[in-house]
Amino acid sequence: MQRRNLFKVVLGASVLALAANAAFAQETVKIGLILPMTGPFASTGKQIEAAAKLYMAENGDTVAGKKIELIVKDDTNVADTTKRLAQELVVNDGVKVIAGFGLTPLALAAAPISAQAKVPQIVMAAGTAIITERSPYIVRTSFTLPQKASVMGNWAAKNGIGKAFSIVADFAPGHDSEKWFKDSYTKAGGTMVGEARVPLANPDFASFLQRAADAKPDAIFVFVPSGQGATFAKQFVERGLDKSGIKLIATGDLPDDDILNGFGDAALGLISAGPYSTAHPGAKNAAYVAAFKKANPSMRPNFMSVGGYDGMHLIYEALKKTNGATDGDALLGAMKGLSFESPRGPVTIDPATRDIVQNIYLRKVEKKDGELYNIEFATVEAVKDPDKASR
Ligand code: VNL
Repeated sequence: MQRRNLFKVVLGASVLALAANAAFAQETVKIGLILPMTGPFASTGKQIEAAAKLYMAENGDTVAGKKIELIVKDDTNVADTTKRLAQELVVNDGVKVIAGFGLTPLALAAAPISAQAKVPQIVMAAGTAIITERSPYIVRTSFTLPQKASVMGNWAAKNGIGKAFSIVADFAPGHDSEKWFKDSYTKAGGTMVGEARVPLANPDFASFLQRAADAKPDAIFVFVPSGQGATFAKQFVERGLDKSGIKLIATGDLPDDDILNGFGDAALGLISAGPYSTAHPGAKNAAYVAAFKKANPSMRPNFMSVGGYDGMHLIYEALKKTNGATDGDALLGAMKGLSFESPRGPVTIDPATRDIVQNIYLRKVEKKDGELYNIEFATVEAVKDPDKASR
């Protein structure tokens, strides 16, 4: 009888210990991934979700003893929804990191939540320079438009393009692109012969392309957000501009690898500046592209996808450095200054600005094995966001 009781006590204690162990092992770190999964910018959401899931499939869902849980939410590209989702995820679900943010207005809408709750906000897509200044807990793994547009402007002026006309989407990253193309282009000797801003929603480029053609530039510089390049390319060809001798130059957002094949041969020769190409050489990217395509047979990984992949890497590495601690200040401290090898090449999180420092490549659209690719032909190394550096 006594032995039996003792047995029960011992058994009871070990069951408790087991339960405690299990609770420890299963302590979960939730990450809220807020993206436009439907609507005109759904491709950005899909690319980033696919890349984040690929990262977890390759690296496991446990870091520093914590189980990682990804909660994906569709903000449908409505800023109020982004803000509400961020709030609900932080307050009700207890997420320790919010991530994603497909467009600038969406990233800005969530910034007050990350600032007040001291929750890291990983911006994996949106590219307006000022975003990181809206919360001390924002870290960006995508790019800034000034990084790309300034490199494009400088290259154009130094490579025989004497006169340029710029066409940009009329919202913050477009305004950044316009300014930084113009500044670097004119500083290097180029002359602007006109500028146009095209509405973001349901853009019709026809009249702007006509204005550009009438100004007789050597090249038209373009920024449109990821997903709109196909519409632009179609209207460029419809107006006969592909046969006009006017060159097309752009930030890498126009010849988006996800949709570039649909542009047809009119895209051949298009020159752009950007941080990532599906065709970027090297073993790391070859493995990334192969794994991404295997998991998502109908997609090619584009520049948005690497923002998601590297954002997950940043979160994993930060958790390793904090030994699984999740308070915002500890995670931010671990993220600042982190350097690693991305599929796009070497990157660093600038500890002063929390923006990504990365190579910007000049690329030309060429055909390889029957497909269109952005083939890199020159590299500007370790580009910091020039907008912040200039202030
Ligand atoms: C933004 C910038 C969005 C670049 C994009 O595609 C892009 C933005 C959706 O900051 O809103 O290619």
